[in-house]
Amino acid sequence: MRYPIQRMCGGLLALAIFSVAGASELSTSDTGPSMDAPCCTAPSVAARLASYTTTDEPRVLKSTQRRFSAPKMIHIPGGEFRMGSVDELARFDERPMHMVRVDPFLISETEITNAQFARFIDETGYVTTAERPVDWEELKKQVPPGTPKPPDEVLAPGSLVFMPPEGDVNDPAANLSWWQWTHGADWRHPEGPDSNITDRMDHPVVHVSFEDAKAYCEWFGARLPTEAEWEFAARGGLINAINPWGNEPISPKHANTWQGTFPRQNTAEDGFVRTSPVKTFAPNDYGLYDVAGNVWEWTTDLYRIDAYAQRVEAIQVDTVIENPTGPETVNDPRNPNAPDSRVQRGGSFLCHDSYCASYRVSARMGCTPDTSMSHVGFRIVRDAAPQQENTP
Ligand SMILES: [Ca+2]
Ligand SMILES: [Ca+2]
Ligand SMILES: [Cu+2]
Repeated sequence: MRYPIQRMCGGLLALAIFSVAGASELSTSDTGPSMDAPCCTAPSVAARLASYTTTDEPRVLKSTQRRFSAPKMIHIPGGEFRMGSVDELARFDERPMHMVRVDPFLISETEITNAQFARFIDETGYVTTAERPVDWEELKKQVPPGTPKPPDEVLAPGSLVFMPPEGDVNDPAANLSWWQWTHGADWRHPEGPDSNITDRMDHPVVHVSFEDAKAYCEWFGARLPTEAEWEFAARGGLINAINPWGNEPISPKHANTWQGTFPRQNTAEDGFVRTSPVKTFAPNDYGLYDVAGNVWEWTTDLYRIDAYAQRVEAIQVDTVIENPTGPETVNDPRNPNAPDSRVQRGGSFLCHDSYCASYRVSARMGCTPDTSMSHVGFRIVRDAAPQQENTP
């Protein structure tokens, strides 16, 4: 394994919050010397639905509707593939490779954009996780027992924003230094209250939690992909390739990732320091854009670092696993107290080949469902209608 599992560009909300609150015991937890640590919590589904239905006045984002177009759904034929990876960049959680079959489905050709998300907000008045105060009752379930409650002002609405760190990133004490808990950061304000998305309506929406992504899906009549569906779609029909475009090493033409030295110097040779408009880079062979890079994408599977090992242990050699939906329990070393981490896929504009290389089709990351960040979004799927043989 060339890179330890800890080398992930993702951040974790609880640690960010507690580092703001000055609670050092959490930032030196047993998750090791990295930015990786437990995130935060989701309001329960019931709490989310309550806010979904009781918001009195939809907030209208002016000038977005005329630019709205519904996500275009691409038909994916389904079939068998080898899930996971054994290449030199593959981390423990991508192993072992195993045969999987998925049924046909439809998937959005791009990540959901700000314009598309704005339409959902306009019509429903939904308030995203990042726009609500952090719920301590939920947060404390995911931190060590007895952890003191941070001050209310720390728990005010906010989200995690990437900021290049100041200290030495190899210094264990520099934990999490590039994820800043930023009050007023949300999908409309990706870098905080003074930023906006006026010129980014065709960029992927960010600062959406798993719960927010699910709420969008409920409204649109869709769902999030399973991890197997996501990987099948991302591979674009290529057999055992490392990247959505094949085995050619990544270059600035392939995807919106990081060029330069992560996490300090981003030369943006690909043209973008942060998100890029969807469809800026070439699609894969199924016609899907930005499966590699731009923003991470939520899937429905619970995260276990040993999910594939468990899966393979439970079957006969050569058995093809049909439509796997993920493990029933979580084992997320980065979030050791969190019971419900979900898998994210595809990497983001922060991924660099020397650091986490998570734009690879098999790369996986776990994150708690209430966490929102400036480099995480989603794409949606629908079940395919049964094939009609003789359609005129
Ligand atoms: Ca870039
Ligand atoms: Ca992506
Ligand atoms: Cu990364």
